[in-house]
Amino acid sequence: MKEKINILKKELGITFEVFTRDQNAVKSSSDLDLLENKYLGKKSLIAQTLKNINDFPQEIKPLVGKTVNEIRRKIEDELKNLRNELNLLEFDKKLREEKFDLTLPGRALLAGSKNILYKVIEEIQEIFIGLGYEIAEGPEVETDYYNFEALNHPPDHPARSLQDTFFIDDRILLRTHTSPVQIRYMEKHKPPVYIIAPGKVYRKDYDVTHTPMFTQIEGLAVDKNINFGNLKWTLETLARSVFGKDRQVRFRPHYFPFTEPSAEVDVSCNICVGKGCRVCSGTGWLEILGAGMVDPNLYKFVNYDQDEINGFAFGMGIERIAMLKYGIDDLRLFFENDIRFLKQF
Ligand code: 2NM
Repeated sequence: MKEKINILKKELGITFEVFTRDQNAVKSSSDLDLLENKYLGKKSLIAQTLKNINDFPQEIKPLVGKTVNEIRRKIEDELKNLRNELNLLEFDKKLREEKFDLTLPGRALLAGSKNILYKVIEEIQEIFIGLGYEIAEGPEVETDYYNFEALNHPPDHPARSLQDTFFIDDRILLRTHTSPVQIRYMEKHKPPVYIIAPGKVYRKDYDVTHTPMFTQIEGLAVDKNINFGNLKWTLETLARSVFGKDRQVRFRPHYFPFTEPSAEVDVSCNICVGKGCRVCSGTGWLEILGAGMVDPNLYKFVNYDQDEINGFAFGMGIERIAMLKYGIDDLRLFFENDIRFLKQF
């Protein structure tokens, strides 16, 4: 009996010695898991001895239990210390790997800015707000009535063809100008009316100088005693404010369905100062807008009394204005969103 206990004690002593040696080889918490399994796991001498304690005679069982448990507790203590040590080491390593240098200079964030088209729109809006105008907006998807019929376009007008206009069905379309905004505004407001209508418009055009979507600003003034002189002064004021106070402005007769008389408006070319160059095609003049006195026919659609009032209207393409103002030579630059282009303004 005594012999059996001595053998067990010897075995456990050796086990602990080997454990101590194994312990020194532990480098990581997964090594430690393996170690724990080897000495305390199901197949370990300690677990097996406790499991088979009934193989020992009744009177030495307590001694066997005590002896085994002593070693087990010693091993458990060692493992616990080792785990604490390892956790500290691993935390330390993580801190060292994740450290970052607070003294490094920061990375500059790219600040966004307004697209040049919007800057031009805002500039023109400010000019007209200064003249007492209001800004009006309306839908980009319109009806044939507001886009053509109420604007005096005869049924066979070329703009109404499938070739020029994006039709959604035979009645619904993408507006080809912002003029429907003015009709909608006049339906709801009695004169005097002083408004400008900025926004996107759509036409089936695609070449070097046309895109299927572009940006327009149109203006409308309806009041008592409005005459062509008022229109001339207004557009000269606009042109000189946008392009410079020394610029000349001229009016050429033209035709629009909704105005009579109508004109196209040019500013003097400031690249060649009137001598003629590539930008003004040798004419000394740059076309910037269309305008005219509102055709009295339109007032019938909005229930205005055409004997009481009259008015003028005008319209311009913002991309073209921006190109002339900033010397941009390719329309496509507005839509490509190349940061090198956008950053220049
Ligand atoms: C232009 C040229 C001439 C215009 C007319 C109207 C409305 F709705 F009042 F009749 N709005 N805009 C107009 C007149 C637009 O663009 C080249």
